[in-house]
Amino acid sequence: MPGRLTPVTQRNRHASRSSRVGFLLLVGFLLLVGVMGGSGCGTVRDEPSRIEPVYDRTTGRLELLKYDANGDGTVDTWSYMDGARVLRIELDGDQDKRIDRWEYYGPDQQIEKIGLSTKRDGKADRFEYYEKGMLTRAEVDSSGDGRIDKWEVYNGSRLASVAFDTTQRGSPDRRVVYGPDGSARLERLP
Ligand SMILES: [Ca+2]
Ligand SMILES: [Ca+2]
Repeated sequence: MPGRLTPVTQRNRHASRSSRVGFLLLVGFLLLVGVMGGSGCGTVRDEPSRIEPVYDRTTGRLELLKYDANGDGTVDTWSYMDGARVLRIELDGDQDKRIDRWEYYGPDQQIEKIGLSTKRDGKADRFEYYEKGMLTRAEVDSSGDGRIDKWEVYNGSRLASVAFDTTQRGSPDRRVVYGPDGSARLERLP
């Protein structure tokens, strides 16, 4: 079981990285051309149809950037902003009009948390937590009942342990601990 989810994680992590990087570059570009200033104009000359800034009607402050990352004419990336600061980015990577990735950014603009819909049904069932850009742990609802039943802990880039709630008691009762040498040890938890 532990081996099953690692490829899913990696696929999700890699799947939208390029579009995200492209989007963040675009945000930088917008800052350069002054769109963030809140002129009220809805388009940028070089990207007339792919990005739409939304400003607070009262303050003129930028609050949302809608972006069509793949250029198919439908918005797939929503970046919720506080002026020039990114708060949260929601992505519909497979273009089916349901969000499959939620990225949360801290005050330092580093990613803090990612929610993923691994079943692509619009519901987040995997939550990844980051410190200084590094994945430190993840919580997974593998059964889809809305309750976390799997906990992953990372040490650097290495998966260090995976704990499971096999009896639906709300906390882990089994844990697999992985050694740096590739060894695995199963533990029963009280
Ligand atoms: Ca699109
Ligand atoms: Ca989707």
